[in-house]
Amino acid sequence: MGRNLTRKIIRDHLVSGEMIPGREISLRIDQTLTQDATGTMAYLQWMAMGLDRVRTELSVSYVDHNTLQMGFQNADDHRFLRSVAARYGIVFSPPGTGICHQLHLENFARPGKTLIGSDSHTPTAGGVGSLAMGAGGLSVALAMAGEPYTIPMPKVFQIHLTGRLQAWAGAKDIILHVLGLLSVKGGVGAVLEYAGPGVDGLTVPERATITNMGAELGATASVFPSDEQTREFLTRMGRPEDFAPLSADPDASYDQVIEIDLDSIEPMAARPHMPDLVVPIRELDGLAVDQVAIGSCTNSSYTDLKTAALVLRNRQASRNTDLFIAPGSKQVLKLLNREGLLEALLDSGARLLECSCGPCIGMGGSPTSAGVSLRTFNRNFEGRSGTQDAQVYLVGPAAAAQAALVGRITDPKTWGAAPEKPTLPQDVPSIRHLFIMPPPQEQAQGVEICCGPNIVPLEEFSTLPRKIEAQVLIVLGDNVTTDHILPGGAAVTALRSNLPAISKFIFNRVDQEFVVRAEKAPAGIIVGGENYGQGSSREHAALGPRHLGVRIVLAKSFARIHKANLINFGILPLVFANPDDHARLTVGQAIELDTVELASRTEIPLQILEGAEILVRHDLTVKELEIINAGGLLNMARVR
Ligand code: MIC
Ligand code: SF4
Repeated sequence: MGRNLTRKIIRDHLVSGEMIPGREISLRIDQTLTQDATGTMAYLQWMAMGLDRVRTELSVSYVDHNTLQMGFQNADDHRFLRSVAARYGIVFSPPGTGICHQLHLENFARPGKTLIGSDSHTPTAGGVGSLAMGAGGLSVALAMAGEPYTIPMPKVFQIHLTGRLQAWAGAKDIILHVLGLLSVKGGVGAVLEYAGPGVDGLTVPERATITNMGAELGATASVFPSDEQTREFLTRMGRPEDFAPLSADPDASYDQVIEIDLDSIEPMAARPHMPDLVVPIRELDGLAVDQVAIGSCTNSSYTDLKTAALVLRNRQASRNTDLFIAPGSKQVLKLLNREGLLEALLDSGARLLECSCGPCIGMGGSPTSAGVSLRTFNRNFEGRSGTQDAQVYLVGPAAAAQAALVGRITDPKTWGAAPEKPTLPQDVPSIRHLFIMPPPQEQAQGVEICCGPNIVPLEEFSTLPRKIEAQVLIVLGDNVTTDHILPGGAAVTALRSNLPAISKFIFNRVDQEFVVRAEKAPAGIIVGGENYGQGSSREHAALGPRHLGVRIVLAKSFARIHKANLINFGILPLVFANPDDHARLTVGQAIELDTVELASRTEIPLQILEGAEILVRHDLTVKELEIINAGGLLNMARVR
């Protein structure tokens, strides 16, 4: 039996473990990336390990999330990141150069390589055939130290594409369709591997839109074969030597096959407040739109923005609709300018934003109260835009531009003839010179690390007690996101390198009393539903609760990256043996758990004082238990 593409890359990088789905495997990591919002913490952790230089083939530090610099905090963070990069052999991408995933795809991602990044949308690089995964900052720091990355061996789902996209349908509509089929937890524990004749017609930027939003399915990664489209893309990016062909064997087997006929895909939208609440756009015909935002790591490539520009060219956006454009990189911006498309966008009334994440993480561009915002982004969680009662819909760039023209959503049947599908032009301008390359090692040793007052070294966490006596701090439903645990937005994100300060915002938007309750309790337990911690890789969503004394999260199931983050910082992720017991827990109850039993049994009793006992389970490996017992992975990796 032949091998699928995912298993080929895994086999080539396997350090230990058996390639049986669910079993723990360790992989050699070729490349890492960080962004500023998770990067400061990742590098503080890296520095605590006491190494002199990164041991990966390539590590890049991007600054794209918080570029607003509304006060000294971010400016200090950026300076810190710049000095760390120079000191330890990391490529530095200064603020304003672009969004990490777009930049990595354009400049560094390579077929067949492994990449982990401290951002959940790192799988974007699967668009050129990298096995790219989102991870917590500490996992990335360890990979930079040359340590293998440990994950459960994923299942591999084949998404078999046939046919061709019809007029006005785009890559975003394909992935929204997949989200509608599989839901936000449908990809958990799996790599989504795209194959079939329909793949040939998809360009790399289109593929990257699809792999990007595999994160919304909870998938470990998403990957396309490396073929003529890949060669073409890498050549246009000025790096044909990075091309290597890569595909599944013809007789490869898969754990599941999902058939999609591209001919049947129509323009789609995800309704508030989850990316899997998908409907055909035509069903939203007539909905008035207050704001349209085009950009983010999902849809900010040159071809995406050209799609929007061709719709808007020689026309005016509605005076009732605020239109934002945020190009994914300076390369995209330069190309738009060179091809006369920037002018078309500006003349339509669009507001041009910096090449960064911007409104996607609530850094400016918040909608009006109760406003309807149409975004080409990947997440529409409640409150993420910065406006708690905004109604955010996710769409592709063509639908976004069409709505901007008339101030409401219209049926695609009325959009007229679709423009020809845009492709990348020849001689794409390079922006390679904008990256700051690290000096050679001898010189690097003299580089001073610049730490401003907002950069607080990470505290040392205590080991796991033999008996946890804790209080139920909060009881939550299904699909709680890391945005619920720790919101984005300028005020909060400015504190990413200051754990005591940022912890004050934990569950702020869900339960204002949470922090006070946690501070009073001897120790805390969080109770969640299915897919707890879905969404981002931000490890502050584990670190913050840990700082506040949380020792256990008991849920029906977990999202992969968040579960790994909990373990990394010494919090026990437990699941209900009987999910109905979720209803028996209420805020304020005291519980007890004997942690010594964890080593010998996977199912143990959790005592609810003044109540019954319930059974909880864990699937922790010996190594993971060791990490939790030690109070977290950093305690094991720290130089003393
Ligand atoms: C996101 O899209 O939620 C973020 C902001 O990029 C996060 C990372 C972070 O919180 O810093 C992610 O996706 O991992
Ligand atoms: Fe940035 Fe948004 Fe992409 Fe996250 S999802 S990396 S905030 S553009």
